[in-house]
Amino acid sequence: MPNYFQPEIECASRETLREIQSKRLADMVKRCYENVPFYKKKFDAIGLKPEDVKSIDDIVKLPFTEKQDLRDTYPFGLVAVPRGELARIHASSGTTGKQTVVAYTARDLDTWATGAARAIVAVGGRKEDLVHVSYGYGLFTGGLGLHDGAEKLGAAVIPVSSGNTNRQVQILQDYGSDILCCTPSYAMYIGETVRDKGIDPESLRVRIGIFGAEPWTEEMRREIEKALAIKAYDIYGLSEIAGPGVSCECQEQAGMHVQEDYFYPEIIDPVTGEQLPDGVEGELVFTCIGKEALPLVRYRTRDIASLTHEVCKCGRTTVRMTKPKGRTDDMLIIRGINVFPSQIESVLLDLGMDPNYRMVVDRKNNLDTLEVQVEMNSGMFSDTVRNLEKVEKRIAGALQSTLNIAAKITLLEPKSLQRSEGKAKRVEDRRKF
Ligand code: DLL
Repeated sequence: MPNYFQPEIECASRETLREIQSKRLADMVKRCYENVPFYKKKFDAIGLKPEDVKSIDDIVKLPFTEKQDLRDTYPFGLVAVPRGELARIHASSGTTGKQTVVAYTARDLDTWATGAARAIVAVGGRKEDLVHVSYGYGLFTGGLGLHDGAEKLGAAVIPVSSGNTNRQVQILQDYGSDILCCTPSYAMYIGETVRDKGIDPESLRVRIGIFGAEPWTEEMRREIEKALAIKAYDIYGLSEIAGPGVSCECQEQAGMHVQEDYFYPEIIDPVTGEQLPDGVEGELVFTCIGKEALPLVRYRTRDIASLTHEVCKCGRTTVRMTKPKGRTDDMLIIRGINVFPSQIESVLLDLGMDPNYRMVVDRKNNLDTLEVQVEMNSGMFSDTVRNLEKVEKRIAGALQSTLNIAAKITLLEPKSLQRSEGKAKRVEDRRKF
């Protein structure tokens, strides 16, 4: 039986959703124009007056906002409320440049918690559950985001945060956590630790995993589901919009329902900026139509996904997005071929390898080279050198035939690659551009 946190929104008719969106967009544009000099200047430059935006369809009249705009106005230049009205500050990790700082009012935190609570319920979470949060707490939004969502639902939170994997397993065993929240790479590591300790995953009470913050494949989902004997669900979010819960799968595992009454999604062609129709992959753009402190207008996420407005089997009418396969800025161009780390992961898992790998990209004699370092699983470790060479050849052949890319494969000893407790780092690009 599907369950909803707010059926009046999650299962609303498209007309009702559009009405809410149109009203919120018009209000937001007015607030941006009146309170944020950055937007006033941008709207004035194209002759756009707040009255020009009446319906959600008018969104295409608005200019895009980019990460660079947040950096240029660092730390609080895009904030639309007086400092005294702020309730919390978060920031992105800054792995691709200067940190971006984001701010929330008390109502924004409530909106976000509501989105996260809808997500927990959509995957089958209940008030009676113990929610084990192993996302990092702090400036990163993962920990506090799921924490507030679980509390909003009325469930009990175990705020473990990330790290100390033995303790994570101990808590899963002793407290009987029902729901585990962490990155998929950390879930894999926890699963590995469960196995190494000789614990039968079926003996653990945990039944649901809420995993996100990084791209992961269907193959990886199956591995995690097996390793922890759970159902694993994808959750998406980004600090600039609202941390985890911007969208999340339901029990159908058929795309992530976007909380579109707060975060309005569009897919655009990353080159022309044109809106793309349902089913066509492009760059995901969000407008925070329900947000007070940082109401970002058509924020370009750099994530690649597509949307569908088809009503889901779970009964929700909200638009669904596909699993983002990566970011435009994570995409590697190797000898002219576009490669996402998730595609390599998919090939490796298809071949029965564990998803512990690292890509090293370099340039030798003006030619790009790709080395994929892959950990052997324990069964292979005792194999003969000849057999291992065969495995290397098989992986290289699969990468060549599915991605059309030549790679040198290096098999590594089991457990030689560093495990991630947060977002995994799988690429080392040594090329100098
Ligand atoms: O990663 C928020 C989050 C925390 C989401 C916990 C889910 C769970 P940031 O650190 O700002 O926020 O990073 C946002 O991470 O633009 C995507 O590129 C990527 N990302 C987040 N969720 C997913 C996902 C958090 N489910 C950036 N699949 C986003 C693929 C994801 N990529």
